[in-house]
Amino acid sequence: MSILSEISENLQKGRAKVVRELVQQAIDEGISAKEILEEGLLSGMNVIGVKFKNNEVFVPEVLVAARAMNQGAELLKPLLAEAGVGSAGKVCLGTVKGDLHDIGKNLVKMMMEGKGLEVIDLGTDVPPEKYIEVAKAEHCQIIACSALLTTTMGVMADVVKAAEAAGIRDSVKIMIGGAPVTEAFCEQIGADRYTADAASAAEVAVELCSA
Ligand code: B1M
Repeated sequence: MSILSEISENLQKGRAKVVRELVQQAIDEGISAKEILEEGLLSGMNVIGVKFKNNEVFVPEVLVAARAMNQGAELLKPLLAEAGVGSAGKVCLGTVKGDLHDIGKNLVKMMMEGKGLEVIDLGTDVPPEKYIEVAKAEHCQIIACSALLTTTMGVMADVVKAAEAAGIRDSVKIMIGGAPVTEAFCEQIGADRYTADAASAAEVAVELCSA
């Protein structure tokens, strides 16, 4: 079995310590951070996602897999960030109110930092007013919102409205993403950009900051 498959298998079993060791071993063997992320960690998490949907695994299994994912991803962070020199712009990022999913949000953060952006991580369960408060205080060019639930994606519309009400809509771009979010939804709520994955989010953020 290849080391990337081993990472995927152990992640699915929630073996955080083993995943961390294997990720380190893969780095030492010269495998790129992108490959380890996509073919090891993300591929394992996708399998868990499908099994969760089919009721083959349940919340506790998903939680330990998520912890293993975060442990492995943490080691990749400096490698993904290596390419970035200085700050290409400032972003405040969070998962919207009512939503506790943070794996995708953490990936977006890693990718953005990898592009040299300064990212203020607001965490999960972030109310609209918090994005606005931080964006104003820190002079962020971008507010970035992640949502994984159809029941929480509507909060993104409230973020757009809150930015308008606070008078900062012209000076801040609002980016949105997460599994249930679409381009059409982005247009519908008047956000600036939707991206489907973390790498594209980072590219678009750099583009928006340099515009
Ligand atoms: Co939850 N969960 N979960 N969950 N969970 C989903 C999202 C779900 C699709 C599972 C399913 O039913 N198939 C489903 C949502 C259904 C829906 O709304 N349509 C679901 C549900 C229902 C729930 C609960 C309600 C379950 C319950 O309690 N009954 C509950 C909600 C809790 C809450 O948030 N209030 C819940 C809880 C959990 C756990 C806590 C157990 C755990 C989260 C752990 C954590 O995040 N620390 C969890 C997990 C892990 C999942 C699945 C299995 C995996 C999500 C994930 O991390 N994927 C998920 C099923 C699935 O997606 N297949 C599921 C990997 C991650 C890298 O992908 O976050 O999509 P993702 O990020 C992607 C893109 O979306 C994009 O970039 C990433 C790829 O590069 N992206 C952005 C994300 N944010 C972006 C922002 C951007 C741009 C791109 O710009 C700003």
